[in-house]
Parts: sequence; C-alpha cells; structure tokens
Amino acid sequence: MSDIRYSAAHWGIYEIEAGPEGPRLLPMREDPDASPIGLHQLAPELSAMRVRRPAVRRSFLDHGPGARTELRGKEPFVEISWDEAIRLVAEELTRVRARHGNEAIFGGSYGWASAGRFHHAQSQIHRFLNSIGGYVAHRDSYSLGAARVVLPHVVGTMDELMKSHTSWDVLADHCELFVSFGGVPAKNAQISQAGAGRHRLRAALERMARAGCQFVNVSPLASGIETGGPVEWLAARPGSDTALMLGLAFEIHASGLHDREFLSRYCVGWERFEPYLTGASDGQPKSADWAAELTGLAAGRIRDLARRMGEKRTMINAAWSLQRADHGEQPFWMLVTLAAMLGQIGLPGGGFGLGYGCENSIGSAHARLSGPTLPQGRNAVQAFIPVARIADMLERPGDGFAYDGGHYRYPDIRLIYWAGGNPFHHHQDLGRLERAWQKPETIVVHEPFWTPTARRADIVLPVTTPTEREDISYATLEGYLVASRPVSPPLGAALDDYEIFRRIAAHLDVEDAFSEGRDTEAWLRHLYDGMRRRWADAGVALPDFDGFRAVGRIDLSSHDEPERICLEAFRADPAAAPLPTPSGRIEIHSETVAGFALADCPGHPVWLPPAEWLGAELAARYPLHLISDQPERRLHSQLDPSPHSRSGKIAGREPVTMHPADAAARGLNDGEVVELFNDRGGCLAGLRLSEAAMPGVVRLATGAWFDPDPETGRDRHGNPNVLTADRPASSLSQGCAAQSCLVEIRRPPETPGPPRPFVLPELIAAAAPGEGADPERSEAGRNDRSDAAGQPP
Ligand SMILES: Nc1nc2c(c(=O)[nH]1)N[C@H]1C(S)=C(S)[C@@H](COP(=O)(O)OP(=O)(O)OC[C@H]3O[C@@H](n4cnc5c(=O)[nH]c(N)nc54)[C@H](O)[C@@H]3O)O[C@H]1N2
Ligand SMILES: Nc1nc2c(c(=O)[nH]1)N[C@H]1C(S)=C(S)[C@@H](COP(=O)(O)OP(=O)(O)OC[C@H]3O[C@@H](n4cnc5c(=O)[nH]c(N)nc54)[C@H](O)[C@@H]3O)O[C@H]1N2
Ligand SMILES: [Mo]
Repeated sequence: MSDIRYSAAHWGIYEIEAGPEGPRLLPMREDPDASPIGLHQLAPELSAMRVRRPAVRRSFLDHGPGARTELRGKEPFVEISWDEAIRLVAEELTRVRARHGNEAIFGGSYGWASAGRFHHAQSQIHRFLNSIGGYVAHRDSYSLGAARVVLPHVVGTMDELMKSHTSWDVLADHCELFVSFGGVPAKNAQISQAGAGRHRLRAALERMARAGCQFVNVSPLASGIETGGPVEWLAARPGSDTALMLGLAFEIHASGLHDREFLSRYCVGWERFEPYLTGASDGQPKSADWAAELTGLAAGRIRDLARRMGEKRTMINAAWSLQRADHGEQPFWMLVTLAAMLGQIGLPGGGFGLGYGCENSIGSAHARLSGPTLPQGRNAVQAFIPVARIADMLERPGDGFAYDGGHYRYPDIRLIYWAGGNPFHHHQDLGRLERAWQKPETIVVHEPFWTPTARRADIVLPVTTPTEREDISYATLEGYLVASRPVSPPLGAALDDYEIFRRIAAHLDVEDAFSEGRDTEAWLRHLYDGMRRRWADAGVALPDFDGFRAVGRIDLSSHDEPERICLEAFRADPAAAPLPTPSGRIEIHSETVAGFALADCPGHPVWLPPAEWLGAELAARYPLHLISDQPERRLHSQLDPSPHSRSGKIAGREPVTMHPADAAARGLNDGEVVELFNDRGGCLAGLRLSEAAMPGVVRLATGAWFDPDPETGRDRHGNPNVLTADRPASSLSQGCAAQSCLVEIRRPPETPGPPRPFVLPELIAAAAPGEGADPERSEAGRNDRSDAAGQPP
C-alpha cells in the first residue's frame, strides 16, 4: 500500500499532491530529469480552452449535413444536450451507411491522444466503428511513414527495431564514436508514447562522454547532443544526408575498410550496390568530393570521418526527421548499408540506431513486455489510406494510388469521425487541407479542447482529459506499470470517449458488441487480468487488480536487460535467427522493391535530390530551408495554451530561429515579428537570432495552434504547416515529407494584428424550452464566456 497517487502522461509519470488550493502535479521523485511539460496540465489557461458541452455548427444544425461547409471554422456553434448530440451523431452514421456504405466513413483518426491504454482514443474509435460495420482506416504514422514501409524490405520492422536498440549501458562501455544524423535531442526524449518513466538520455550521453566516446552531430542545428563535453558539428545541408552517407561509404570502400565477410555472410545485394557506389554503373563515383558539393561540407572532413568510422567501434544513428522528407526511405536504407559495410552490426557499441533521442524509450534496457490494449474487433472495410494522404483522398475520390508495391483507389468520403488527433496541427499544406475539408457532408470530432480541428467540425463532443480519468499506463521499455488516478472531476459536461461511444452504440443497437456488458471499471479489470496472465507466462508476476491499484505503480526494473545489443542473435547465427526479410539477411539490394519498378525508390539506396532543398532551382526564389521540428515545450499541439508553452513564445508568437547573417542580409532584428512565406502560404512568427542554426536554414517548431487571419488567410501564430508541402516521400511509402520545404522571410508589409489562437469560438446556448432541466447544464458546467475573456491573447 502506498499513499502516493500517480497520473501518467506521454511526457512522464507525475505524483498527485493534495493542496489547500486543490490538487497539484509534481514530478515522480525517482525521475532524475523530469519533463516540465506535464506539470502544467491543470493550468487555468488550459481549462479556459475546454469544450464544455456538445456543440453543433449553426448551418449544420439549421440545414443538415453538407450545409455551407465552406463556413467550417468560421461559424458559431450551438450548444445542445448530450441526448440530442448522441441522437444526431447516430442518425448521421445511419444515414451515411445506408446511402453510401461504411466505405464513406473515414475513421483513420490519427493522433497521439492520451497515454492511458483503456481510454486510448484511437482504440476506442476503431472499436466503435468496427462494431457498426467498419471504416476507412489509415496505415503507418506521420512519425515514421517512409521507415515503416521500407525497412521490412531491408532489415525488419520499425516496431521491432525500436524495441531492440542497443542499450545505453552497452554504448557507454563499448562505443568509441557516435555519429548521429539529426542529433540526439533531449527535448524529444522527454516523451514516450503511452508514458515515459525515468528520463535517462542526459545521464546516458554524459556517461558515454566520460568514458571517452567521441560525438559527431550531423545536423543543420548545432544543438541536439548535450554530453557535457565537446561535440563535433557537421552542418550539412538539410536533405543531403544520403549523399553524405554515400560519400562516407565510398571513402571507406576506397580505403578497403569495408568488411567483405560481413557483407557476404549477413547481407544480400552488395554486388548490385557496389558499382553504383564506385560509379561503374552510372559514371559518377560517390566520392567525398562529390558529396562535398551536395552537402556543403569540406571533402577533407568527410574523408576524415570515414577513416575514423572505419577504425573505431562506431554507432551510426539517424533521427526520424530524416525520413520525414522527400525520398525519406533513402537515408534510412543507406544508414543500414553504411553500418553493414563497417561490419559492426550485432557487436556491442557498434552498428546502427534509428531513433536514439527521438523518444525516451529508445536505448532503454527495461523489459519489453506488451501492455494492455483494448481489442478493436475486425474492420469489414478494405479501403485504407497511407496516413498522410488525407487531403489527396478527400480531393480525388476514385483515383488510384500506389503503396508498397500495390495499387489502390481512394474511397469517396462523406463523413469524417475523429477522436484523439489534430489534423490541423499535423498535416502539411494546411491551406490545401482547409479546402479539401469542405468536401465531406459531416465531420464529428471528440475533443477536450477547442483545437483548430474541433473548430472545423460540424459536431463537437466534449471529452475528459487524462487527468480526469482512471486508467492503466504502460509503455514498453519504460519500466513502470502505473495505475493512473483522476486528479479532478470532469469539467462541464465532458464524458470519456468510451461513454460517448457506448451511448451512440446503444442508440444503434450495438451496445453489447461494443461494450461486452462492461463499464469502465470492469474493462480496467479485464484488461489488467489479461495482461497479468500474459506476463505470468513471461515470468513477471503481478498482484491482482486491487493490489495494483493499492500500490499505484509497479517498478519493473528487476526485469531489465542491461546487455541488450541490437541484432546480436542474428550476428551469432544468421541461420538460426534470420531477419524477417525475404532472404533472412540485410537487403542492401531488395529484389522486392526493385520489382515494384518505382523511379522514386529503386532496388538499392540511391541519392535522389529532394524537390525542395537548398540545392533546388526553387531556392533562387525561396532561399531558406525550413526545419519544422518537434517543440521543446509541448507535445505537438497539446498543451500549447499552457504557461510553459506560452513562455517560449515571442509576444505571443512561435519563435523562428535564424542565423544572424541571414537576418542581417534582410535587415531583420532579433525579437521582431517576421513573415515566413512561399507559394503555399504564409505565417507570422517572432524572430530569434542564433548561430546554432546553419546559414540558409530556419527552424520553426510545430504545434502552435493554427490561427489564420480571416482577411488574409495568413497564420498569425507561427504554424509551419501552412508552408510545408503535402507531397509524399515516394510512391513506395506515401509517407509525410514535411522536412523538405523552402521559404523566404521578410518584415510583414503591414503592421500585423495580434495573434488570436486561444480564443473560444462563438457559442450559442440552445434556447429550447425544458433544456434547463438538463442536469449537465449546471452553472459550473456552462461555457462561461468570462473564462475566455480573462486570458492573455
Ligand atoms: N511540419 C511538420 N508537421 C508534423 C511533424 C513534423 O515534424 N513537421 N511531425 C508529425 C508527427 S511525427 C506527428 S506524431 C504528428 C502529431 O499530430 P497529433 O498526434 O495529431 O498531435 P497532438 O497535438 O498530439 O494531437 C492530439 C489531440 O488529441 C487530443 N486528446 C488528448 N487526449 C484525448 C482523449 O482522451 N480523447 C480525445 N478524443 N482527444 C484527446 C488533444 O487535445 C489533441 O488535440 O504531427 C506531425 N506533423
Ligand atoms: N518535446 C517533444 N518531444 C517529442 C515530440 C514533441 O512534440 N515534443 N514528438 C515526439 C514524436 S511524435 C516524434 S515522431 C519524435 C520525432 O523525432 P524526430 O523526427 O527525430 O524529431 P525532430 O525534432 O523533428 O527532428 C530532430 C532533429 O533533426 C534535425 N534535422 C531536421 N532535418 C534534418 C536533415 O535533413 N538532416 C539532418 N541531419 N538533420 C535534420 C534537426 O536538428 C531536428 O531538431 O519526437 C517525439 N518527441
Ligand atoms: Mo510522431
């Protein structure tokens, strides 16, 4: 029995402390480097942005589905009772299914939602939609669109690799040279999907540095590896990483430092790749001199690094950002190829990493057990989209698309149902998405907050936050199982996603299929008991559910595997532990991918210049490469209204970082409001000058709530996705390619008005008589306008 109660979130485990002014969140005391992000979850600035009652866009309520869809995001909402809202959603689902079939419902509903595993919104919505005959789903993620598709052809699934990275302990003991493309940013390792435990990155890097490991940061940003010691910065042009890796590979090969035995015993296709590398097949040796032209680095530095890589125990790592780009498959495929040439894969401290620093879990030595998951049932609809093709799907119903060697057609979507994501945060070219978003007849969104996506819905249903619910949190490799407890009661009329879906299911006569007769408590017990049986088989004993709840948290560190080495078993015996590729070996050349005959992703890694990068013709007009990376002070768009996120802004706008020389050339000063623009759109941001950005590169993190000026359409808050291109990584993966984007920056032609991202939409209380009898409509639950009026802009 413990008297500490916990609340778990993607960015950490927090202790709930009762105080005279209400509950507070504190960092878990065992966490050596807790993330401040989640401490602000209870901030009044956030509750002011809550959706408190079900709400319907006015034209939709007055004229029905499809009415004035161009007014989405621009019209007032009418608040209605839960009974009316449930009936409205149920009737819409029934209408669309009867008239167009379940293939007309997009329920992909991508997004991070909350860390709890029962209240996981994606699982809830998919289970619900399956119980009514299915929905159009999405494949892959914005995080790893290109990697998830290409890596199974090359070395194995991304899911498996993420769980089997060589542990930090092994790196500290054996790694002599750590070369990272895209850094190992502590800002990103604050987070692990489903709940970070102890934050370990900082200590791990410092320990490696103390042990004498050398660090090389290949990145447009000097920051991103903090070791307490020196870090060598190679400021290669963004998007040129594959060329640099080829240059390194060429020099390693030319010096005879490549491991022929490893290449023949553990790999296939080296003989197909070698002539490309040397230039025998295309007349272009991929030498350091060739790579120097493309990357902007001195050829001597590339040769020097190649030599050191050939001589030392070397770990080569790539951040996920590299593959969130045009031809994003190539840097990951080439990284594995380069590591194979060094022949250290499966040895302690050597080989490759695909995401050290991207999440706290990567490099962890904790147990890799599978946590509780809500069963989603079977989806009777076959149609799907690669996740980032949403605007394409809405604009081009019936058109074909290629994906992983297959050919498919876009469905004709009439209804979008979203729970647990924010497409007006996560998608590229938001201007295009705004136009495509007008096509469906009906858009239903479950949200705790009035996010840009909620504001662009027809029906918005208010959802509880994770701090208002009991749940089980477990993230693989994080070392804790947490009984997450509610911190405060639901605000306004908010309900859990589960309860909303249960009520709609009841209306549609599928309640038993959806709920199986369980309430939330019964589900938590059921999911826990299933996990407890599975873990018992794996030798991990858990108390019963009541015992778990009583202790609040279970530390799993006695099951750690500190000696974890990626692909160790494969190296020891490739016949006994083959890879899940067609050959069972590392595929430097893939017959399968070659067989797809794709010009933008041939059978082995190649250099293909991105459509937008500093080497493109377009750079004459838009000479700055925009990095839209993950934000330090929030998770994507989550908690952007919090004081922690706001305190990172410049006069209420997201900061854009620029090299002083680029600013001087444009006559711009630190701290002023600037406009970023290209042919797709524009946004305002606050200028921050720093020599940590390489010249020609600017950085505007993602997640500032989209705030288009109604007059100009220009975003006033600093959301980079008005600028990014909605262009797939390739026809292999169709992955998100946000990082390939050129812009220009100037002082805005007119004095800009203030940003208004955190202002509620106009809400009209329904006037129907008798409504006052609705018990949810208590004064406390009303959407009190004074809440919003009291806030800073
Ligand atoms: N330009 C650019 N764009 C990018 C990226 C980039 O690098 N550059 N990165 C991409 C990546 S990697 C990702 S993962 C995506 C992230 O994109 P998203 O996952 O869509 O972003 P979040 O802001 O986390 O959105 C989660 C939403 O769920 C809501 N929510 C939280 N809990 C619950 C709940 O219990 N129920 C319901 N119904 N809702 C809940 C939150 O309020 C929030 O609005 O962005 C992508 N977009
Ligand atoms: N605080 C915080 N942490 C997060 C998230 C968050 O929203 N907030 N999101 C989480 C999620 S969903 C994901 S998927 C991961 C994403 O992890 P990543 O995709 O790796 O994260 P990013 O921050 O987009 O990029 C990391 C760094 O890569 C470098 N970089 C960008 N482009 C290039 C390039 O072309 N070449 C090279 N060599 N370097 C480049 C930049 O220095 C950038 O800071 O982060 C997770 N961690
Ligand atoms: Mo992500």
